[in-house]
Amino acid sequence: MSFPFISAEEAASHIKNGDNVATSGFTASGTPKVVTVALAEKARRLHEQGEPFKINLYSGASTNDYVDGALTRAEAINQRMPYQGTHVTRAAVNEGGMNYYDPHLSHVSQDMRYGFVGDLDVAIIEVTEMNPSGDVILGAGLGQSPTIVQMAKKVIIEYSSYYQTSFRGFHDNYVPLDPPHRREIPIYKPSDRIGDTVLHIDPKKIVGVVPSNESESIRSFTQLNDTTRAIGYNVADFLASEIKARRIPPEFLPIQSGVGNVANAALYGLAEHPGIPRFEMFTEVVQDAVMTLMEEGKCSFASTCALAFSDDAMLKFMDEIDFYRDKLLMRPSEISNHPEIVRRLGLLAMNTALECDIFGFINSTHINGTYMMNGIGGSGDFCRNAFLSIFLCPSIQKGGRISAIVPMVSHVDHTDHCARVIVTEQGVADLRGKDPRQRAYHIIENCVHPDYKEIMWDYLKIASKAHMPHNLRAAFALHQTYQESGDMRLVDFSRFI
Ligand code: 0RQ
Repeated sequence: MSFPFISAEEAASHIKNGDNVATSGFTASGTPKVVTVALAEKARRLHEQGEPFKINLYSGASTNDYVDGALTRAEAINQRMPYQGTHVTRAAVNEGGMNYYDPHLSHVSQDMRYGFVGDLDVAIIEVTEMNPSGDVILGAGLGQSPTIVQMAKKVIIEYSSYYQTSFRGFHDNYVPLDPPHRREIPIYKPSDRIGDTVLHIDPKKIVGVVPSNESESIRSFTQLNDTTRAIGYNVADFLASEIKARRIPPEFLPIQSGVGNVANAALYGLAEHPGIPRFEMFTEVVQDAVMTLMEEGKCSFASTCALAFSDDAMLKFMDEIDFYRDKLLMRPSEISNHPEIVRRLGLLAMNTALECDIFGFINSTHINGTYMMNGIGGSGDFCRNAFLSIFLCPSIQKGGRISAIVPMVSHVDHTDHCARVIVTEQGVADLRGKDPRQRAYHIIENCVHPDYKEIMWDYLKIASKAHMPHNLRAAFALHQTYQESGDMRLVDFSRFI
């Protein structure tokens, strides 16, 4: 069977108002790039004619401007799941322009298979190779493609010719059985392969193939600055001291690392520290830093869900692809983030927090407890199950007008039961084995910015003397002060005494 080449507009004509639509990829990598843009155009046209058109959009994780950006601007999304990260989508989520459901990334595929979000009408899948039997090679991100091609009634293929070299061999497509038939996921080390290189799609479902030649459009990272460099050094130095103390075995443990500039800096910190041995990664995203680490021989292998390389780094990766063939493996998000494997492998999990409190609760998602930033992503999958869960953040934001460490977080994503270590550019607070008062002491002493130390001690003076010392009237006084006067340093606890 050979499949017809169709235009992006014709592909979009197969998607109807109210459809549940899922996309390939994870972060920007491996997502569709032309059909969703045509779909946004269709939505805009229909809206101008006074007709409704909105879809429910289910991706692997955040996408890019071709998907979230274009469809949000066209007001074409009714319900969105999971993690998102474009400015326009964030604004729409917060202004009530779309419903946003934010599960842990390891749950997304099974939520879909379990039927929690309804039937799947259409899957749009970027591929880099395919044959007439419906066997495809995916691109730079795997996401939830194996599940959505099984579930979708119709599949639209975007055939990318951007990649001048073959991705064959970089994927490990696998779908676990659902309960009560599920068995163990047989990954015992990051490089274990359990699935297929090729993903099979039922040819009868494929409505057409749309040519595409777009890059992932990921920008390069900003250079390290003093703050991110210090966070990177602090986390590396802490892990090196754990090896010395024999709490981490001498051969080390696999690393999971989040996304963004701080996560990138942490990886460079590990690479530069003489006390950190060569390591493997079991993570959901690899960014540019991992290529450098592999070149330097510091990272020997990375299991991931996506190659989230900036466009420049991706060109270099393609030029040198043979070097990476035995060093990188992409898995579905359900597997890259699977709690069973995270616990079995004993990961060292490093994720970034928006804010932490002095007792070790973590807010990863909501600014001032209400404004959604991106979503929980994989941070909960890893944090709850890792050998060591480390949260990183700069101690201050917005030129010091915000302290990232507060008396009580304004939203809880990860509890004090899960977060084991907090690292800022100021230092490291090791929370293991400590009660709330001890945790507060270590976090204030080691992680809080000097401008805010006295403020935190003052808070504890007016807090209850119970197991978890709090003053419920004053717990959000820093947040309120910021909203009223634009600077948390102006907080005045005297009115709560
Ligand atoms: O604002 O954009 O106006 O400059 O938030 O903050 O410091 O640049 O941090 O880009 O590394 O992202 C938690 C969002 C950090 C990310 C988060 C403001 C700050 C800035 C961004 P501007 P930074 P990063 C793997 C794991 C959740 C999911 C996760 C994230 C902007 O890491 O989404 O961990 N994590 N997944 O000024 C007010 C505060 C603030 C604040 C920061 N306390 N109050 N504003 N900002 N802290 C990845 C996946 O799962 C795919």
